[in-house]
Amino acid sequence: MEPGRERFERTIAADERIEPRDWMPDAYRATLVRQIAQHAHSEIIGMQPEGSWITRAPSLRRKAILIAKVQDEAGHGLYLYGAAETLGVDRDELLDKLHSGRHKYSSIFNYPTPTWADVGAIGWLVDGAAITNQVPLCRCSYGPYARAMVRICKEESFHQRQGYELLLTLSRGTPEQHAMAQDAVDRWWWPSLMMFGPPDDASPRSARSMAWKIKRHSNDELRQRFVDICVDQAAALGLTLPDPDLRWNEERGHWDFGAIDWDEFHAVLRGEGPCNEERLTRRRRAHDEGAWVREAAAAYADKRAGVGAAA
Ligand code: FAQ
Repeated sequence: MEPGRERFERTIAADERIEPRDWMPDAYRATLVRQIAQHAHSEIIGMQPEGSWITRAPSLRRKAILIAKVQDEAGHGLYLYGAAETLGVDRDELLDKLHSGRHKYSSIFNYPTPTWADVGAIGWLVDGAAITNQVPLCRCSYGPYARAMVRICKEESFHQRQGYELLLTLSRGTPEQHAMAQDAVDRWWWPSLMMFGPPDDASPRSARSMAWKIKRHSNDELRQRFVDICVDQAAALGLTLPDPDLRWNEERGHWDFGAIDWDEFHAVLRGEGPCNEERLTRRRRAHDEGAWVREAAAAYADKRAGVGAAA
């Protein structure tokens, strides 16, 4: 075996980190670029569903919290694009792939947010699912991705709590507010379970990614962990989960849950979800409208470099 590959295999086996300058197989690099870029795209597209509520938040306190959360998501996108760049790809190229539909982003962000309770359901369920999926990524074998995930997870856990607290307030409010919270949970529950990806027997990438210790657990393992966590939390919130098949299984020590509509998941991935077109159109417009900021920043950087060279 050539020395680079041997060292790579040894590092993975010893649970140590691969760093940007280390030799790595082309397929390992490509898998990371794909996953990290999809993750980064999800963060910045994920700003839209809640972002639309900033101007309509019911109080100054709620508005300040929501602005901070959406801003955090932009920051997560930046850490993740930065981590992808350490693998030798260009950020412009990744954004171009997102804007032209050649790169995916999480299915969850193609669902609408018609009521204020959706902000709570996103925090509780979507951020909750994201944390369940992402805490193990803090131990990913690729150093820059693992380190970015540590900070992201800390922020996501604050996001999850604000969603939970928002839903709790609504659930304990007037009957109309309670109904609004229940309706949001009814709409977000199944799409949140889809965030974990296809079932293990239909997940083409899981086995390889787990062998490389990019992923530490399979999609179904993490989905089950999430369901187990949510059942008690839903009860504490005074809300129900929209699944008549949800039952404690003494033998397995887990909650059994009903069948996920994978046809819906694949339709959303094909671009046929309720908001796919709206999300991408808005993203492209934001990118075009931000061109002057990028140009100004580049001109400033060039000028500084010129000053540095002259000195
Ligand atoms: N949506 O073989 P697998 C967030 C694709 S961040 C869209 O199982 P893998 C924060 C998959 O990419 C949410 N596509 O693939 C926030 C692959 O496609 P490809 C994002 C999906 O990679 C909260 C194909 O299906 N989180 O929420 C989805 O082993 C609130 C086959 O699937 C991450 O990205 C899906 N749900 O496992 C922000 C975490 N599922 O590339 C704002 C990092 C699967 O072959 C507000 N990513 N696909 O064309 C991962 O952990 C993994 O990539 C999985 C998929 C688990 C998503």
